[in-house]
Amino acid sequence: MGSPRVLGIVLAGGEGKRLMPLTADRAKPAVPFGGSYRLIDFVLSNLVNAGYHRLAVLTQYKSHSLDRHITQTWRMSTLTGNYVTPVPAQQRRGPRWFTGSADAIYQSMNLIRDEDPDIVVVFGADHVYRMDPEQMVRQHVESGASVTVAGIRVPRHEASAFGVIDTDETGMRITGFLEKPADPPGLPDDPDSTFASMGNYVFTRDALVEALERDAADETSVHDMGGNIIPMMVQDGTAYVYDFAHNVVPGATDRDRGYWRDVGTLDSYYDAHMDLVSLNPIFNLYNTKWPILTSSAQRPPAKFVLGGMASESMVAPGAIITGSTVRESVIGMDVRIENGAHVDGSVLLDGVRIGKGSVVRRAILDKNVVVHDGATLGVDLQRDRERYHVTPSGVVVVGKDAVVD
Ligand code: ADQ
Repeated sequence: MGSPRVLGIVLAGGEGKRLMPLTADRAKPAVPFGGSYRLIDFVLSNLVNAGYHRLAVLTQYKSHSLDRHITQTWRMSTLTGNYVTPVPAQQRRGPRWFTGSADAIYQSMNLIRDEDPDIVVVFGADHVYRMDPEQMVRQHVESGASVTVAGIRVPRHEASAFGVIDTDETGMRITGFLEKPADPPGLPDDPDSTFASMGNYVFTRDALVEALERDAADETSVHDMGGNIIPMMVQDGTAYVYDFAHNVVPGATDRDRGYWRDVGTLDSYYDAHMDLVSLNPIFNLYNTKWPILTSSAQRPPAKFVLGGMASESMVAPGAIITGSTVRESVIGMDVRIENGAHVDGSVLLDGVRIGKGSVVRRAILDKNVVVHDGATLGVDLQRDRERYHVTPSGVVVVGKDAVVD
């Protein structure tokens, strides 16, 4: 077969409860990341860089800002037949919203019928990584699998948040799949690691349609990709794994090869930001050979005045740092940091204002938060806990539009 015809489906309907307050009024894939991006830009960039230009993004929960971002940023020329389109839950299969991620695809089956692809690539929307999905599709076609699941080694103590994969002795065919087991098994060659599903799947089209129909008829199913569809296809013996460690992306550094983070919690969201800012970043956003794409409103460049400085930091356009010090931080668009302030190890989303002489340490400040002159965050955690969310690792998180005094 020549190049298969590929339809990409991005699952973007997740609620992201554990990222509250950042998901108080936006879907998790729309959560800002890295100063200029939204989480969904990572998966869409990976798919588009691989040449997959027919992409449907299934949305549901608080989808307004996600919808706006996709239509404004990812609009493609309709002349070429290419598209990146948000698909809201439409109640096509009865008066109900999507129950689980498999139901979301089942209810959107018309997309598959209309596009008539050979292969359907179903990827999650909540991860920070670089991946060339074409290499996974190639393996899928060569192996003759019905479904191929992308897998990665993760520390065993984190694996209960993931689907856990067991393979036969060739390491290719999946023989067992446990969705979020309480006590994940270690690997024979490395008991402290587990092989986890990345929530990215490649399906042969007919196999996907057949599995979704079988699942829809099963009243005991919760219609979840990881919980129901993949285990069912594993039982059929036609599910294979694609080892992400084999994926080679142009321009990757020794340090960021194989990087993949599920930013499912505020601590992992924070840590993934810290991975961006060091001299030799653990994840390098400056790789132009496999760019992470986005577009945002035009702004003048960031400006540093009266001795204002930032190091080991990324500062987005439109920000002005006046006579203040920023270290190991990610600063969003239009942020203002005034005289004598110190911002350390923090993530400031667009429009945040930091007043004179304030100190902000190990904090995530959502859009338009105002920190009054002389106020502190991350200095007295006891006090912060009374007013704001403090994560298990001690990161202070302040929700959108809040005023800190
Ligand atoms: P989770 O991420 O916990 O685990 P889920 O909440 O279903 O699973 O989210 C998967 C993707 O689907 C996300 O991008 C989410 O936004 C989206 N989604 C969830 N519900 C949806 C719905 N009703 N409609 C549309 N989209 C929806 C999954 C797998 C695990 C795997 C991890 C990797 O189930 O096996 O290990 O991803 O992070």
